[in-house]
Amino acid sequence: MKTQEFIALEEQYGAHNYHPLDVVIERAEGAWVYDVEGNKYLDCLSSYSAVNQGHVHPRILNAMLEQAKKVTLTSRAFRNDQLPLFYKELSEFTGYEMSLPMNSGAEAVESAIKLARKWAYRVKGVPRYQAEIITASGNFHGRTTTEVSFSTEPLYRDDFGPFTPGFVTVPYGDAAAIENAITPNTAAVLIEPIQGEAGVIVPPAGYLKRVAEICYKHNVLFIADEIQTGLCRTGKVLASQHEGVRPDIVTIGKALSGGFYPISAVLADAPLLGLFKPGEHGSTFGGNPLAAAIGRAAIAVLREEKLAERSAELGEYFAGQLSEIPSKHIKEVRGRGLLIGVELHPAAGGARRFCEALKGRGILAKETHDHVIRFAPPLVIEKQTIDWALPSIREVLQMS
Ligand code: IF1
Repeated sequence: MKTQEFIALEEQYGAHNYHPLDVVIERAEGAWVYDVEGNKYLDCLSSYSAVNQGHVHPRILNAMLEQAKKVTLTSRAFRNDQLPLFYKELSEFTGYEMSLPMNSGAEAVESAIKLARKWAYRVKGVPRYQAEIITASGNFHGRTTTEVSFSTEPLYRDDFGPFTPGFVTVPYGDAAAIENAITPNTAAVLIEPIQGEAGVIVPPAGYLKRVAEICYKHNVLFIADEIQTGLCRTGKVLASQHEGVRPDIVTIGKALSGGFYPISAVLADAPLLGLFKPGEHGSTFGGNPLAAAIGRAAIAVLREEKLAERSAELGEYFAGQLSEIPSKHIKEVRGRGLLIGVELHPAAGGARRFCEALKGRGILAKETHDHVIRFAPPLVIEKQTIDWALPSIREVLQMS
């Protein structure tokens, strides 16, 4: 079948909750994907940072195949021989004493919200069901009804009420606004170290450190959602580390499996994660042996291939080259490591047409929030591949 035939099936039988580019991918390897007509594209989205290790990484593939032949799911009613090793290796990689494994990023954020609320009632002494969590405008933390309850994006929340109470929204990047929003009932602050979906919004220098200080001063938990920025994407294992900040709770996902399987986790130290008692939280697939084996290999690849260092070095180069492109359309080039956003002036007519033009030149990039082109290739990308892409990116950004 050809591209248009696949698209026709998708349009007829699938819900239209996305507006994808018309490229039908049949296989992928490293930083490259190939469509059903054999066309080759550089992937500059990395499935929203889920394939930091590159597509179909052989070491993770092998771990998946070997484990799948043994046992894939035991339920948490029993134990398995992969999860304890995953826990230990994840703890050593991230520096957190414990973790709680889930499946999607949204589930990890929901788990973090439940943990913060439980801490508020059981430890801080907030009166029951009055716990408040402070979030930032422009946030993206998943698509559950609770998570869209505190979204400031009408597209994500309209028609999905009634909404979950207990959330207060303040402007992103404004630490004083957080301090002013704290009440005796505040359980936590939940923010992204860099806002991905909002358009790769990097907060002012010192913001994360200031938020951590404010949380400590007011006995409020600092929750960092690193589901997109974590696992080496921004040039550190966790983006909070750029400011030497260690949040109380961290959520991770996406590249925790290298794109092979939905795996997410909540990271925290024992005094916090020890609050969950048997039966209070869980999921059928959370912590299954197949996920654990895949996660172990995904972490090993990040560590042994030094992908944080690669992201820092190649991200600085890529962003530097993009910043030098003379284009009337470019308003700002920003980001950290290989999480880069090119914001266009509204007069450019929106980023979508530039992404369509890039596709015509063998580069797949995704617009975010209308005017930003996100460049976030797999962290295994070679420098010469960036150099191959730059002339096409320059040509597209200089079109009328
Ligand atoms: C979509 C982007 C959106 C996330 C952060 C939690 C989650 C995500 C910081 C939830 C997921 C994905 C979801 C996907 C598109 C993409 C995305 F920011 F990456 F571009 F939507 F905003 N926290 N982000 O980025 O994790 O449940 O998806 O595993 O929903 O369209 P998930």
